[in-house]
Amino acid sequence: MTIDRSRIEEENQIRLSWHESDLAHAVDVVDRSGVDAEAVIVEVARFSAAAPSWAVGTGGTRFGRFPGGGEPRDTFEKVDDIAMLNALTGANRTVSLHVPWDDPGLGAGAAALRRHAEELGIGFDAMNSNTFQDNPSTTDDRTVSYKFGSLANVDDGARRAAVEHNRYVIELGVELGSRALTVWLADGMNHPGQASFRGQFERVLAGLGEIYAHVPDDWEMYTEHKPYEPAFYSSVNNDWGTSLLLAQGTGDRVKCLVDLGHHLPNTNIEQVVSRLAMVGRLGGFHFNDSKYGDDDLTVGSITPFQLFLIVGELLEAGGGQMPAAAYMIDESHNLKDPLEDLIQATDALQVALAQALCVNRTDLADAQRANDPARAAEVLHRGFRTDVRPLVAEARRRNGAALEPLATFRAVGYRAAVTAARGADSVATGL
Ligand code: LRH
Ligand code: MN
Repeated sequence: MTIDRSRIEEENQIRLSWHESDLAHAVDVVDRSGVDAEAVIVEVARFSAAAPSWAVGTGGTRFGRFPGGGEPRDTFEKVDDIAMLNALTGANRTVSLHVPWDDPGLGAGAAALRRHAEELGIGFDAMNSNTFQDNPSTTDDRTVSYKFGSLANVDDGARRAAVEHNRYVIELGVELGSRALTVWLADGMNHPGQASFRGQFERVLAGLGEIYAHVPDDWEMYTEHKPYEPAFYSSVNNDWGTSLLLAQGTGDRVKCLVDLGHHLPNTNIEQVVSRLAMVGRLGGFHFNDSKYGDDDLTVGSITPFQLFLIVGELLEAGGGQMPAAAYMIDESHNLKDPLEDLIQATDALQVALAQALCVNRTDLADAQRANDPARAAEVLHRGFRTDVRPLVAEARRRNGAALEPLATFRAVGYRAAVTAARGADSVATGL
C-alpha cells in the first residue's frame, strides 16, 4: 500500500494560511518568554518515537477484542502502516518488533523485510523477546513451558530455552539493523511461598548474563520493570530499583527501560527518570498512559502534566535536548483505530516536548536557588500552558508530514483502502 504524499501536501495547502498566522503568534509568545521558538521547532522535528509492531492491530482484554477491519496480515503490512503513520507525523521513523509475533525468519526473510522497510524509510528499533507465552516456534522442546517463568524458572530447560530465544532475537535484530534488545519478563509469583525471591532474582541475573554474552558490542540491552500482571503476588523485575540492580549486575551496556504504565499508583515517575539518567542507566521508554494499572492507553490522555514533567527531566539530563535513548510507544488499542491512536500518541509526545522546551530553564534555576516555589511553579506552568500546537505542526511540516495528521489520515481514506485490500476481518498478531 503506497502512500500518496501529494495528498498530504494538498491537505496541508488547505490549512497553510491559518497555520502561518497561528505560528507567527506562537513564535512571538514563546520568544517573549525568553525561549527561542525556532530552537523548539528544530528539537521537536528531531524527535522520533518507535511504533510498536504489536499495536498496529486492535488490542483486547480477557473480556473481549473487537477488530476494526483492514488489520495488517503480516509484518510487511505492519511496516506499510507504520510508514503511513510516519508520513503523517514525521516522528515514527522506526518500528520495534516483537518476536515471534513478528518474525520474518533469518536470511532471506529478514533481508526482504529490511529491504521493504528501507524503501519506506522505516528503520528497526529495539527488538522485543517473548518468554511470557509458550510459542512452539521459540522452543523445539515440547516439554518446556514458561508457565512458571522463563529465566527465573527452577526448571533448567525453561531457562535454557529463554536464553536461546533471546539469542535468536538478537541474531534476527542484527540482520534487520536493530541495535538493542528489550527483555521484559512476566516471571514472578501468584502465591506467597511459591518461590524464593532471592532464588528467582539470582536466576534472572544469571540468565541476563548469558543473554548479554550474545549482545553485539555496538548494541544495548534493556531491562523493563513491571510491578504486576500477569504475576499477581510479585514480579521478579518489579520496580526501577530491581531493574537497576539487574542492569548494573549484568553489564555496562545494559540499561533500564521505563514503561510509564509499569508503576504503582502515585509513583513519582519523573523522579525515577531523573535517578536512572543520573547514574547513566536510562536506556529507553515505553510511552503510554494509564488511570489504574498497565492500561496501555493513549500517551498523554490521562496524565499530560506528568508526561510534561518526565520530558522535562529528560531535557535536564540532556542539557536542554532529548538525550539519546530508545523512545518507543507501547499501547493497546481496544476501541480507537490503531493508527489514529498512534497518531494522537505521537502528537502528545511532540506537544509535551515542545511544552517542556518552552520552560525557561534559567528562570527555573533562579527560582530554585532562591527557594521560591511559587516563582518556580509560574515558570513551569508558563511552559505547560503555552499553546505549542503551531510549533509542533510546523515541525511536522518541515519533516514533510501533516499539519493535522489525524484529519489528514481520515481525508486520504487509508483505513478504507486497506480494509478493501486486506478484508474486514483480517487480524494482526500482537497483544
Ligand atoms: C508488558 C509490556 C512489554 C511488552 C508487552 C507487549 O506489559 O509492556 O513491554 O513486551 O507489554
Ligand atoms: Mn512495555
